[in-house]
This record gives sequence, structure tokens and C-alpha cells, in this order.
Amino acid sequence: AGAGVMIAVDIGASSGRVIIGRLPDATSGAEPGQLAMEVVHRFPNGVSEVDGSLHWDAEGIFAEVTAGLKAAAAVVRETGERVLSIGIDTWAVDYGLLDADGRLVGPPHAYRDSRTDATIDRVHAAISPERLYAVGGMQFLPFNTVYQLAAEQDLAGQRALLIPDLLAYWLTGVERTEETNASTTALFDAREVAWSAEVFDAVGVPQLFAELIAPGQAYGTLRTEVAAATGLAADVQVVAVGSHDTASAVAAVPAADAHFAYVSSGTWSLVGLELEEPVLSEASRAANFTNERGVDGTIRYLQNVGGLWLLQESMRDWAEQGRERELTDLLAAAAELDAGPVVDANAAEFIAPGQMAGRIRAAVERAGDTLPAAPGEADALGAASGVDPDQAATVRCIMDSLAAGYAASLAAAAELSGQRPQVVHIVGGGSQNTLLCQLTADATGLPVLAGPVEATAQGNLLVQARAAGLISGGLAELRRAVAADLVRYQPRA
Ligand code: ADP
Ligand code: LRH
Repeated sequence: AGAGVMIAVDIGASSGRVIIGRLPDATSGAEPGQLAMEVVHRFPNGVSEVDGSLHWDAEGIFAEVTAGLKAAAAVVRETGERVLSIGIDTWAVDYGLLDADGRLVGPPHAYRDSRTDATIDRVHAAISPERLYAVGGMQFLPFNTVYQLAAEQDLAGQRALLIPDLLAYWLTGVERTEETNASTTALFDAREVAWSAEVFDAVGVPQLFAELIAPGQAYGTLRTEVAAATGLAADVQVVAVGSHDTASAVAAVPAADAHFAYVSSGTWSLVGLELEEPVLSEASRAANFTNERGVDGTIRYLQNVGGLWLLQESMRDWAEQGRERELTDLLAAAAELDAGPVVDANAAEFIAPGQMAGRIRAAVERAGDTLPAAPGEADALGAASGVDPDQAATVRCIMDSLAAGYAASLAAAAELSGQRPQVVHIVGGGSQNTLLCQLTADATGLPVLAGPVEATAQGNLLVQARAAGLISGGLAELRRAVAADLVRYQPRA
């Protein structure tokens, strides 16, 4: 048989991709080389509004996954390679509900929906925020799964699968819950590494999730219908990876030593440290740090900073006004400006979609400041690129705000954990943002190493490669196999 390859299905809030990963076989005696990736399918993703609430089109996403697997099957048919396994990661927290026959009960809600506004107080009356934190160690985010489940009307007879597990179920027919993602629900016991009966009972929700599995364990092989539809062999395994995209991204941070911080930079910026034990102290709760479970039982001690969502949504806003601009032009225009006012990128007011540029401007004004130019003001700067002055100022404000947010989060993480990072690794789509990378170095006073862009897919593939016996060892060994051309940014005085 030909060489074995792995397939990563990596779906973020803004886009998805299906990637073939190849790693030279270490059992042949050679040093394991670096992972090579071939993107076979990309597709856009985003929330859609159905009947006034925000949803994910899970079935549409699954159709894209199937199309990607079909493209991967076509590639290996040409090369004579053999697909060993498929791994899936997506954003955290959200889930699909299945009825007694295993059918999806409507499109899954998206975490940016406002339905939890009505349930947070009710959950906190049933179990205090202090107790929730002592058990699960999750930062308070209004969309944590526990608040979402509390918003469901009637759960009797239903089961829930987190989004990557739902896709794995459709591929294999097997229901499991992968544990890095389970840890983000706030229904999980961070120390016991098990569902928390205490939290489910307190909230009055049945324990409706499937049995836990860890990264590296298999859900099962492909359903015959899936094998037929994709052209993949029916014995291809779907293997659990860090199915929380951030778990896979952190697993592939190309860190050379232990004292590193990371920013997983996409729609969100996940900013923090890798620890061996959770920090469940009251100070940590008050600072709103999370203890998400990582690959190999590590703890991702981090905060969600508003992220490039603020930029994505501002750009959508401008496009709706007929002022669509290229991302690279916007960033170049922002880089021409001096630092200006900042907003709190973590503020709950930026979670929902819509009119983002206006909301940022309003937040600056509420703080008694102004952004240098108003919409429609004469175009002095943007003559060449077509970027309007208010757009440049808004993008500059987002970048300054994110960099300030990263620096504040990292300082707090260091303080609360006692671990002092020497370098900041930025991975994900945002690692290409040279302005943000430089501002992060400046704001943190630490060197920044940017890349790889596709860290999440690499973390996904390397966990599969280890499950297949192509590489062995812990995270340090996996990280040495990460393919990355790192760009270094030094802090400026
Ligand atoms: P997610 O996984 O959340 O969907 P990604 O990791 O794919 O996010 O990152 C998407 C972000 O990457 C975009 O919002 C954009 O700001 C940024 N990005 C993509 N391409 C570039 C580029 N060429 N230069 C700078 N930033 C980029
Ligand atoms: C990033 C991410 C993040 C979660 C959010 C829901 O894609 O998984 O880690 O907090 O989405």
C-alpha cells in the first residue's frame, strides 16, 4: 500500500478548510520531518439569522466537509497514497440537538445569539459564579454552553453533540464528546476531567452529552454512505484531535522552550499560557481567566480578546454602505497613522454582529475621546488606496486596542500563574497582520514570533499522525514537526 496521509477538517467562525497532511514515517528510522500540507478545499463560514436568532448552517457545513473529503480522495487516488484518518476541529461551545431518532432538531444556535441574556442570572441563582469557577475553571462568557442549554425549551428525550462531534457523528454514526471541547462548556469538572453532575443538577438540565474521548482516540470508521459519497475507503478512521480549534492551534505553537505565551489569532484572539495545572483561585476568577483543556492534559490558561471579529464586522459594515475595501489596503492605511484612542476589545458590547464600525466609534466617544476622522470626511490619506480616513482610523483603533488587550491579558496571566513568558507566538490568520504583530511586540515588550497561519490544521494533523504511529512523544516532539517560516518582531522603544 502507498504512504499513509491524514486529513484535517478545520472550521473556524469565518472559514473552513480541508487539508491533506503528510509526515515522513519515523518508524523507518529517519528523524521525523516536518509536516507538509496540501489544502484541497476552502469555504466561507459565518452565522446566519433565522427567525430573528443567529444560527450555524450545520448541514451546509457538512456538505462542504463532504466536498472536501471527496477532493482529498481524488488526490490520493492520483498519488497512490492511503488515507489513514480524518480529524475535525471547529470553534467551541456550540452544539446541535438530536431527537430520539438521531435527527438534528433545527440548525444549531450560534454563540453570538443574545438568547442567553435571559438565562445567565437564572443559572447564577442556581449555582454561584464562584462555585461554577471552582468546578470548571471557565472564564465567564455570556455564551458558555451552560447558559445556552439553560435557554432551551424542552430537552426531554434529546441528546447534544458539540459541533465537531456532530460532524464526526454524521461521518461515522458514532456519538462521542471530545474532551478539550467538553472543557469549554462550563459543565465539566476541570480537575476530575469528567462531566460535572453537580452543575447539570443545579441548572436542571439532563446530562445529554455523549461519552468522553480524548485526542488520539477514534470515534469509528466511515459510514458506508459517506465512503460512497466521498470515494474514501470505508475503513478510514475518524480520530479525535483537539476538536476545540484553539486546542489544536496551541498544540502546534512552534515553541522551542517552555516559557512562551501565545495568541491564537483569528475571529477571536485567544491569549495566554500553557500550564500543567488549572488555576482555580478567586483572583483568577475575578480576572476572568479560563482553564481550557489542551492536548495531552495541558491547561490552556487564557482569555478571549475580541479579536479580528471587530475588523471583519467593520469591513462587512462598510461593504453594506458601499464602501468595501481590501483588507491589505485597510491595514496599510492604518499603519500610516499614529497610535490613537483604544476601546476595550473584550467588552461584551462587541460580541453581537452588526454596525461594528459605528459601535467602535461610539465606544471611543463615550470614553471622552474621538477618532481622528468622521465617515464621509475628505479623503486626504486614502487617495491612492481608496481607503477613507475614518476607515483607516477605525482599523488603527482596532489594532491598537487588540495589542493593548493582549498585553493586559499576558501581564495578568503571568501574575496569576507565576509563569513569565519570554516570547509571544502569534498563530492563525492574524499572524499575517504585520501591523498587529509589531504593535503586540511593542505593547508586551516581548519579541513576537509570527506563524504558522494554519497552526490549527497542523495541530489537528499531528495528533492524528501520532495516533497512526508516524510520530511519537509529547507536545515538544509534535511542535518540532510543525512547518513554519516564522517572522520575528522586536519590541520598539
Ligand atoms: P477563524 O479560524 O476564526 O475563521 P482565521 O485563523 O482563518 O480565523 O483568521 C482569519 C483572519 O485572518 C481574518 O479575520 C483576517 O483579519 C486575517 N487575515 C487573513 N488573511 C490576512 C492577510 N493576508 N493579512 C492580514 N490578515 C489576514
Ligand atoms: C475560536 C473559539 C474560541 C472560543 C470561541 C467560541 O474559534 O473556539 O476558543 O471561545 O471560538
